Amino acid sequence: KPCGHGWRYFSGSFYYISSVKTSWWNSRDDCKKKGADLVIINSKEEQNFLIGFRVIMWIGLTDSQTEGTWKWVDGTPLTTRYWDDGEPNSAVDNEDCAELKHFDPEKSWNDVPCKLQLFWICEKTST
Ligand code: 2F8
Ligand code: CA
Repeated sequence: KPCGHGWRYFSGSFYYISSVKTSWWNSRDDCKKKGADLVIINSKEEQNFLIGFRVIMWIGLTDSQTEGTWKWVDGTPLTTRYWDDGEPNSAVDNEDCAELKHFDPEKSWNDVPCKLQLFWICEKTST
């Protein structure tokens, strides 16, 4: 079922990649305005699909509610995890939001400050 201009279909969901950069929270607001939310990565196949864009992007993963407890934007805990080696490390300045940073599917995510300006990707289910 089609989802309008700019959306890509993959395995039961539609995905929208931004063409501008903003903070994690603004990204999330934009997705919600589109009837979607920041992407939740549930499988290796989905991870590979996202890597294929070759874009460093916000994903729907944060520990802003409880430091050290990473949750998807729908409240579910992580099942699949593809952190880069040594991440998440909360390196500087409260790194509470996750980016897809490296295009190695297994070692890809990094935690960074939520105010960083990045591209983002929204997901909505096709049903
Ligand atoms: O070495 C990993 C480390 O690299 C940067 O900090 C120096 C990242 N920070 C930003 O991209 C803002 C850290 O998140 C990352 O852990
Ligand atoms: Ca980090």
